[in-house]
Amino acid sequence: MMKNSHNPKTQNPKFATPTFILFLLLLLSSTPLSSSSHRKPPPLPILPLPTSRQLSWQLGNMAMFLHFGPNTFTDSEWGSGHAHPSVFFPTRFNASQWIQVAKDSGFSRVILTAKHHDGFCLWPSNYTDYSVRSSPWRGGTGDVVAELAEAAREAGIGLGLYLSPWDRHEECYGKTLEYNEYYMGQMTELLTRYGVIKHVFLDGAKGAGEKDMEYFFDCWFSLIHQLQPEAVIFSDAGPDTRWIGDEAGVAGSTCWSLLNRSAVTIGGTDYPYLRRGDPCGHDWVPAECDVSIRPGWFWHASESPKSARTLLDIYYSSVGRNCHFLLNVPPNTSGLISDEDIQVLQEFNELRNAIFSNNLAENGIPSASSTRGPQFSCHNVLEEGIYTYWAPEEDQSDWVLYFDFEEFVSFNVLQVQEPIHMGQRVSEFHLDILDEKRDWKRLISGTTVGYKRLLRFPKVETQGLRFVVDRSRADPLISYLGIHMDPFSILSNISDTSLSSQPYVNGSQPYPNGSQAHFNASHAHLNGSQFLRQISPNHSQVSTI
Ligand code: FUL
Repeated sequence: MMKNSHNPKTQNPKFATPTFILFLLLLLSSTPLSSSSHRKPPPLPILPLPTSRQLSWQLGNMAMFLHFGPNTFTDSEWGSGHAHPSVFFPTRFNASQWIQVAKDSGFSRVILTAKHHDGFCLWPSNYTDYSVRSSPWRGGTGDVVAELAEAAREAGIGLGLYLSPWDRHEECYGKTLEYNEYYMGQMTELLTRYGVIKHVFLDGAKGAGEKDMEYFFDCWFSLIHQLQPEAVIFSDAGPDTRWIGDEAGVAGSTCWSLLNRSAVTIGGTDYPYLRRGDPCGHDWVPAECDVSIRPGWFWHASESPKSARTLLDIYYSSVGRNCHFLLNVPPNTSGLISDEDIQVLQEFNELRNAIFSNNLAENGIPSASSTRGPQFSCHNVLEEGIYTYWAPEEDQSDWVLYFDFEEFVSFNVLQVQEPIHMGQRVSEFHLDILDEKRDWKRLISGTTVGYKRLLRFPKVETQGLRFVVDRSRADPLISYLGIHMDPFSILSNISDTSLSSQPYVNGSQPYPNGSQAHFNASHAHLNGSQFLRQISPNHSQVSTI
């Protein structure tokens, strides 16, 4: 070892001044010497990824469908296309009421049937006389789309439009070139007159034995995206959002937003494939669950709305399975949403708030099997939204989030979210709780998570839980974890098959109606004939494009 007296540097006064030491300290503090003092960047996303319009759609959770038109007044579902325009006469029409109901009930968007299969246009189209212009409503000067667009803009609600490809009125329907021109002309009117449009719904329905023709989907898709870049396009098979394959609002308990678009055709749909998506899919095409609050899509005096608890079940099986919930609430002949429907929607809103506004995991202390870096801490899973998340260290054999509670905590719902802007990853997970001997006991397991996964089970009480990711397409990322108490759901209605056969129940209370837990796998998987019945509850003709 060199002695100090022989060290030229320590003997050199130039190197020993206090100024120099200060300079050195400053340099050391401002210039990181090793990479360990750098902030760890986020992990790479895994393809495919959502576009910004798909993200904004998914973050909205729920949209309200509005089926309105001559069918409302003729008590029909699939109008013949020959009802006289004079039937369209809503005496108290008020689009602001529709929007207010949607907003108060927690819907982010509304989607109006600007033209249903009967071909009647709710806006004064220049390409046909079969529209509001020929009706007595507002003396023929009215425009339902314009009034709705204005009300939606004022309230900050997104506007979507449904323009039925199948048209039972228009004479050129069946002549491929002419009808595609007609359809694109109408689409252009809708997408250039009414401000920002967030959603275009392309319905695949067509009656059996109707005129055969080809739709130029690729031209339609390009036109829509050119004119309205923020609009997601829905059809059976995307391009932006896909049909879940039933009209009951029930997604598969495994539900990927990934799909191979080349494996599906609009109209020739493979229902099981649509329900579960495809973990190896190359395209991001998340699913929409459409269902009506009433038996029919259009309003009928003889029909009543579903109960708020039924809507809650549908919420669990749509939003709670990585999908968007598109609930149809049809305005009545006066041009208003009926009071009884509003009442149900208010209750449905209250139920959701009562359950989900309180995350009981906040009473616990989180920890994790590993953490990628301070900004990916497990505490992030208690923050709402997808943009902060827990990330484990790379190359781990375990991916676990723990919560310790000082007091016993009781819950019967698990909520999990992935930061989907980084891709959908988790393909198998389970939840364990500590029993009275402080041993881990499996409570429930599941497959996909995606944007949001909700799982219900009989109420449990525990002082500890662990959420374990068993399989994932890449290192799992978790943006939210919630445990909640739902005193409203009727357990026998639950058709989720992922509950552990012997859930641990510590001092549990009977379910509100005292019902027994009963899980039947056959509820979750409809066979082909059940599908047909669900697709078309109100008419016997079922066919697709
Ligand atoms: C179906 C249509 O036939 C119904 O009338 C309704 O519009 C529903 C949303 O889609 O395919």
